[in-house]
Amino acid sequence: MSLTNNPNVLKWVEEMTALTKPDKVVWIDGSKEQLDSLIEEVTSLPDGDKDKMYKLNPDKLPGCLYHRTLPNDVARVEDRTFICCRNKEDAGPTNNWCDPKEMYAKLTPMYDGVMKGRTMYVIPYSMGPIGSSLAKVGVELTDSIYVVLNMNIMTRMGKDAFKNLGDTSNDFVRGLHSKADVDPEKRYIVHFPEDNTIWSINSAYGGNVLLGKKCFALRIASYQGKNEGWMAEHMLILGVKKPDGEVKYITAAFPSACGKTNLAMLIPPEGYKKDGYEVFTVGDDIAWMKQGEDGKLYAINPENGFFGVAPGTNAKSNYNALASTSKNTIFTNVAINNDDNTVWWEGLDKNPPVNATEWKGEKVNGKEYTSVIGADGKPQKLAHPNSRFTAPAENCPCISPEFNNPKGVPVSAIIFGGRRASTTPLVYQSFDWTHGTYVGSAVSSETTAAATGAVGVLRHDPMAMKPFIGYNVGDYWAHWLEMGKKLGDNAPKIFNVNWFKQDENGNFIWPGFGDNMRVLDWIIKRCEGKIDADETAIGYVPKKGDINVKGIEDEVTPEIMEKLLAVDKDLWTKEIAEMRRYYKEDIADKGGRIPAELEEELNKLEARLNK
Ligand code: GTP
Ligand code: SPV
Ligand code: MN
Repeated sequence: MSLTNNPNVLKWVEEMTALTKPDKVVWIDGSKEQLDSLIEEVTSLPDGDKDKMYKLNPDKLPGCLYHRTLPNDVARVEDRTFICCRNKEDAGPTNNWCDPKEMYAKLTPMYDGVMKGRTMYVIPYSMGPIGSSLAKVGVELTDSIYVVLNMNIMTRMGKDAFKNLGDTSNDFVRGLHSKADVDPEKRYIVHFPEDNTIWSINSAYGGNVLLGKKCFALRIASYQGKNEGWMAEHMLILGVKKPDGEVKYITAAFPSACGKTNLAMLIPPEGYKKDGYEVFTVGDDIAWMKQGEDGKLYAINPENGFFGVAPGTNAKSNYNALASTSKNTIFTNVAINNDDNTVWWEGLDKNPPVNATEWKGEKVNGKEYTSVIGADGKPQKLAHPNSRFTAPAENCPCISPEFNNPKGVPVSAIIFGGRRASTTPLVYQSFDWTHGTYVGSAVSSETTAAATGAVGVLRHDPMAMKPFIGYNVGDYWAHWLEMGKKLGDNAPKIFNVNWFKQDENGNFIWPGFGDNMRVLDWIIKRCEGKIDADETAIGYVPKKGDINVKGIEDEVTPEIMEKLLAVDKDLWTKEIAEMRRYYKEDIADKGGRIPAELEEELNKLEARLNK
C-alpha cells in the first residue's frame, strides 16, 4: 500500500517499477513490525549468500547486526561516480561528467528487469528534522534489505517523511538503487542534479548505496544550496559548553577518515572538565547551513545516525562513538569474535580474538593472523580499514539537546583541516571570510581507505568536498564568497587545523583526540576577541604559551609546540607554487571558473611571505 497521495511520487514509483520489474513492491512505513520482519528475513538467508546479515550477541550487543560486503565493494568509488548535467562545464574539473541523455540511455538497459524475482522497497525519508524548513525529502527505491535497515538509522525514515512533502510538491530527490551484479566494472553512482535524481547500481556498500548521505545530502544538496542560497558541506557540527554556561557551535570540514567523528564526540581533558567545559555532538559528517532571520549562519545535521570508521575507535580514543554502537547498530566488514558473537577491529583493544572470523569471512586465529606481516609491510588486518558502524544518533551519550531543533544551531567558527605530515601548523586563523575561502580551497590531505585507490598520497581536497561538489568547483568557491557577503559581520570566523604533523620518524607530534579541546579553546577565545595572536604570512597563529598544555607538558614540550606552530618559509614557498599549479593546471585549464578574488588571495599570500 502506498503511503502518500502525492501524484509525483506515485508516478515515478510506477515508472521505476515498470523498468526494474520487481516481483513485489513494499512501501517502508518505518514501523517496528515491518523492520523486525525484514531483520528476520535477511538473517535467515543461508550462510554464503552475499546479502546475508547476522544477529550479534543479544546480551552484549542488543539489536545489533553484522554484514560483510564483497571484497571488491568496500568503499566509495570516485572513478565510477558521475555528475550528469546538460553542460559539461557545469560539472567542472573535479567531477566525471556524461551527458544525461547518454547516461540514461546507458543505464536504462542495466536496470531493465534487474529486480525480477526480488522485492523493491520504497523508502521515504527526511534529511533533517521532520518539520524543519531546512529539511528535505527523499525517496529511495532499493532491492536491498541492508539498505533499508541502514537508512532507518541514518535518516528519519518512514511515512512521516511524506508529511514535509505534502500532497502536491515535486521537491523530492528520486533515488534508485539496485545491488544487482557484483562486477565492479558495471558499478555506477550517477547524479542528475537538474532532475533531482540519483541512480546507483552494482554496489552494496555505504556511501555508494545509502543515497541520502553523500549522493543527496552533499552532491545534490550542494547544487540545490547554490541555487537556493544555502550551503551543504562535509562538516561535523559540535557545541562547546563553556564554564559561563554559553554554548558555542563550531563546524569542521576534514576529508574522509580524517577525524570528524572523533572531534564531534570529543571528551575534554580533565582540567577542562573540572572547569566546566562540555562538548555536545550535533553531527559528525554533514552540515546544511543557511542564514537565519537574525542574520547569523545556522546549521542542521541532515542525518539521524553515524556511519563511522570502526578501526581506531576505542574507549580511550572515542568513548562516545563506542558507546553509540552498544545497541541497535549495524557493523559492516569488521571481524567477528566467535567465542561470544561480538565484533572486533584493529585498535579496539590489544587482544585480537583467537577464535575469529576476519572481514572476508575466513575463520582464523586472530592473534596469529595479525602477527603476520602482509604485502603492505604492515600486520594483516582482521577488520577492513574502512569497516564501519551504523549507529543511531540517539545512542550517543553526548548528543546535543539541539539535535532535533528545526532551526539548527548558530555557527561561530568554521574549521578546515586535513592530514598533513608537514607544512600546515596545528592551527591558524584566516584574516577574513575571503581569505578563509582561499584556505578552504587550498586544503590538501593524504588519502585514506574511505575511497578506493592508493592510501597516503597527498591530494587536493578543497573544503574536504572534492568528491562531493555536485557542480563546477569554481562556481562552488564563488558561492562561498557570495555567502560571506550576505553574512557580513555575522559570518563565522574561519580556521585551519592539522592534527597529523609528524616528526622525522613519522610519529605524530600532537596527541590529538581529547586534547584537540585545547585548540578549540583557542579558537573560541579568538571568536570572542579574548586572546591576541601573531600575525604571520599565512594568517593568525597562536602566541607562545597560548595553547594550554597543562597536563601534557611532558609530551608537548615548548620545542614541540614551536614545531607544531611553525610557519616554515621554504615549505610555504613550495606550497604556494603547488597552489599556483593546482589553480591553473587542475582547475582553470580544465574549465574550473576560479573567482578572481581567490587568485588575488594567492597573490597576497605570496607577497606577505616574501615581505
Ligand atoms: P568519514 O566518516 O570517512 O567522513 O571520516 P571522519 O572524518 O569522521 O574520520 P574519523 O573521526 O572516523 O577518524 C578517522 C581516523 O582518524 C581514525 O582512525 C581515527 O583514530 C583517526 N583520528 C581521528 N582524530 C585524530 C586525531 O586527533 N589524531 C590522530 N593522530 N588521529 C586521529
Ligand atoms: C566518507 O567517505 O566521507 C564517509 C563514508 O563518510 S561514506 O558514507 O561511505 O561515504
Ligand atoms: Mn564523510
